[in-house]
Amino acid sequence: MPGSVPDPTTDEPSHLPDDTAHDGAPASSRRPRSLGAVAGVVAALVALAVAEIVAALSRTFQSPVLDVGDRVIDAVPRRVKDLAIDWFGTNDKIALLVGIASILTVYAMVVGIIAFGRRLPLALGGIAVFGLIGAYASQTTRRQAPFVAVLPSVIGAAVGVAALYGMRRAATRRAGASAPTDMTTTTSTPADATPTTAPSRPSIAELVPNDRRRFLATAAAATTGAVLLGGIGRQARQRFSAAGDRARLRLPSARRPLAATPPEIVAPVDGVSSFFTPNAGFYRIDTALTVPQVAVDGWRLRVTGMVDDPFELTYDELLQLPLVESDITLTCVSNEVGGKLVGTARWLGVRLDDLLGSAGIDPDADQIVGRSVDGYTCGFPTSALDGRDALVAIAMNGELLPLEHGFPARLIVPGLYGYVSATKWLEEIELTRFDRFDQYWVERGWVDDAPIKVQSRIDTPKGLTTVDAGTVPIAGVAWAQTRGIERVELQFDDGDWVEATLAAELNDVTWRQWSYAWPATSGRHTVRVRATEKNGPIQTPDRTEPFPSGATGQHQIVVIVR
Ligand SMILES: Nc1nc2c(c(=O)[nH]1)N[C@H]1C(S)=C(S)[C@@H](COP(=O)(O)O)O[C@H]1N2
Ligand SMILES: [Mo]
Repeated sequence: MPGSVPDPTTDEPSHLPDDTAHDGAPASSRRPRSLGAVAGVVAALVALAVAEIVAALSRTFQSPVLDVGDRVIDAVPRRVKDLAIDWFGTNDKIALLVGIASILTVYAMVVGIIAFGRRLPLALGGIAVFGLIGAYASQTTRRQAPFVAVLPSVIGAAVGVAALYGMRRAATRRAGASAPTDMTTTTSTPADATPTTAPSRPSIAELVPNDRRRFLATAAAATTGAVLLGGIGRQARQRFSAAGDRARLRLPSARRPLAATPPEIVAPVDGVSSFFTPNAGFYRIDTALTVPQVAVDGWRLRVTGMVDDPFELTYDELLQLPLVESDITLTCVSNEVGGKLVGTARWLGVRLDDLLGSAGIDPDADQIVGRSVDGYTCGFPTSALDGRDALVAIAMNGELLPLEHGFPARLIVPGLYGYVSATKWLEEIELTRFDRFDQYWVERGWVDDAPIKVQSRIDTPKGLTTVDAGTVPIAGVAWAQTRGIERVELQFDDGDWVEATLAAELNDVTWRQWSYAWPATSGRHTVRVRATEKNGPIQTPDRTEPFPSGATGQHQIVVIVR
C-alpha cells in the first residue's frame, strides 16, 4: 500500500496548483485559508510555548513576549503612552500584552495562510523574522543580557517552523486521494489505496472531510502540547520567584523606632485618605512588565563612580548599618490634579548620607544615580543630601518591601518625585555629573531636577455625588514635601476663599490632612481647594499637564445638594 501512493509530502510548495484557480469553487479556496490560519496560530502557540520552556532554564532568560513588551515600553512616544494610560489606567501593562497577543495572532494567521497557499518558504521566513525580533529584543534590554538570552526566541522559532511545516504535511498528505471512497475512514479497502484519479498534484484545495479532521486532530494535539509546555515553563519559572526569600527573612528593627503617630494628624471625617497608605493599596508605577525577582543571596548593593572608595554590600551587611524609620509621602510626577499616584508610608532603611559618607564623595560629583536590576535609572542632585531622611529603604509600613515596591531595597528621597529618586530593585548607586549622565525619564524629555510641587486634593465627598442640605463635612490631603503646608482653603462656586481646619502636622515630608464643615444649600455646587506651602506661594490655579515637571492647578469637584 505505501508504494502505490506517491508521497505528496515530497512535493515542493511551488508544485502546488493555485488553489483558487483550481476549480473555482469558493468552498475549496476558503477551506485551505481557514486551515492555514488555524495552522499559523497553532504554530505560533507552539513556538511561544517552547520559548517559555527554554526561558525557564535560566534566570537570565526571559519570555520573548516580555522582552518585546519591554522594548515597546521603552520606545513608545509619550503621547501614545499618555493615551494608553488614559484608556487603560494602571491596566496599561495588561493592555500592552493583549495588544501584543492580538498582533501576534493576526501575524500568525497571515503566515499560516501563506504557508497553505503556494509560498511555504515565505511563510517559514515569516516565523524566522518573528524569532529574530524576539532575539533582537533580548539583546537590547535595559539590563545587560548575555548573548545566550537569544535562545528562547531562536529555539522557539525553529520549533514553530517545524510545527507549521508538519501541519501543512498533515493537511496535504491525502490530498491526491479525492475519490468519494475517502468518506470511509477506518474501513479502508484496497480500493482506497489505489487512487481513482491521478494523484500527481496534491492540493490542499482538494482536502476532503476526513483529512480535515486529521488535520484538526493534529492541530488540537499541538495546541494541547503547547498549552501544557507553556504551563510547565511558567510553573518552572516560579523557582526564581523572590516571594520565598521575602517570606523567610525577618523584619529588622530600627535603632530608635519612631513613636506611634498622634491621632491629631488625622482629620476627623469619614472618607479622608488613611494617613498611612496600606501597602496593598499603595500606587505602583514602573516600567517593569513583570516584577523583577531579586534573589537576596546573589544581590549586592554597589556604590560606584565619583567616590574615593567604591564598595559593595550584601543584604546582611546592609542590615548591619544603622536602620532608621521615617514617615515620608511619595509622589509620582504623572499624578494628575486630584489623582491617586501619591501615598504615605513608614519606611525603614539606611540613611543615604551615612552610606555615601563612608565612600567619600568627590566634590565634583553633582548627581546621584540609582540603578535598578532591570536597568531603570533615576538621578537626583547631591544637594538632596542636606540632612533630610533620604533612605535606602528595605521595609515599608512594618513589612519588608513588597516585591512590586522594590524588594529587597529601593531609594526614597523626601521632596523629590519618584521618577528622579525612588529606584526600586536597587543594585547600584553611582556618583556622577548631570552633564555626563541622563537617567531613564530625562532621556525622554522630563526635567532632571524635580522637586514635588504643592498640591491638594478633596477626598470626600466624591465628585458628582448627591448629599443632603445641611452641614456637609469636606476633607482631604495637601502636600509640599520638605516645605510643609501652611494653609488650605476652599472656594464654593465663585465665593470668597475660606480657610479649612488643618489636622496636626506630622513632619514636613508627609501630607497634611484638612477638613471643613460646609453649610450646604440645595443646588449644584463647585468646590475648589488650594494649599499654601510654608513661606511659599499659594498653589496656582493654572492647569498644566504632568509633563515635563509635574501637574499644576487646583482640584475641584461638583457636588449636588438636595
Ligand atoms: N526600577 C524602577 N524603579 C522605579 C520606577 C521604575 O519604573 N523602575 N518608577 C519610579 C516612579 S516613576 C515612581 S513614581 C516610583 C513609584 O514607586 P511605587 O511603585 O513603589 O509607588 O518608583 C520609581 N522607581
Ligand atoms: Mo512616577
